[in-house]
Amino acid sequence: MCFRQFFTPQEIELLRSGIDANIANPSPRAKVASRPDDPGWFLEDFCNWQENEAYRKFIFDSPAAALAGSLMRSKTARLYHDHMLTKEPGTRQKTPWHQDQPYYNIDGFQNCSLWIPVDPVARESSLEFIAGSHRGPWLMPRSFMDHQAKWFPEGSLNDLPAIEANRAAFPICGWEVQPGDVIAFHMLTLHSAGGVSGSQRRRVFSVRFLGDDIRHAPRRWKTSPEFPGLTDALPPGAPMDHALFPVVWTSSL
Ligand SMILES: O=C(O)CCC(=O)C(=O)O
Repeated sequence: MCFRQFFTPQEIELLRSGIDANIANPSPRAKVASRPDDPGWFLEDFCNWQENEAYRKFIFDSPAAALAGSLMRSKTARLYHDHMLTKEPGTRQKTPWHQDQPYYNIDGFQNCSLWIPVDPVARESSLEFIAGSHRGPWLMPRSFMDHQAKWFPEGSLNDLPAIEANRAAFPICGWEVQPGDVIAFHMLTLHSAGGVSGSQRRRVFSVRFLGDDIRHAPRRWKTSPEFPGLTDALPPGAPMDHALFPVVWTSSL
């Protein structure tokens, strides 16, 4: 779902400053998600809201959590994590089709990611989705560049269908977006994104929220992102009631 001009220019400027500070000083969790011979550069970083003042202010003071809370039809919206995704001009690396939830440590249906660009993004570089795929099933998460099954064991979930080979067979939707616009999606929705051509950067801040029915699902493998030590603090099946995941919005209804 795309909401046009949902955020003010001031909120977008705040995020832009947060992303620029993050790129200048990436955390130990940052990953380069493009190949060394890529003419551009795809940088991701995660879970920086505690150190990055602009991210923190945006998460706590903007209407992002209220939007997620109402889309989830939840009484509360809890922060899950922040995720910065920057593709520099000329980045060839596509983001392959995937669902997010199988990489995570959570079960439950009330969840919402907001993908918030701070640069104009052409349709071919923007996120695209398979409409309705949030109803499941869960599909095999694989590493983006070498397609390894590093999460669920090989064979335990079906692989994704060959979407790119037969795009006309799938209800694909996506939008060209401008700063101020936001794309909201469920963590089981199949999605992908193209590379970036021309001279335009594609800086994006994504913030992920959890609703009332979400429970901790510790994994035997490293989730992406990882929350080191969390399994000692939260038992399996517990609500995500932990300082890492503050409740940032409560419904007034
Ligand atoms: O921005 C991208 O290229 C991919 C984003 C994505 O997969 C996500 O936000 O879950």
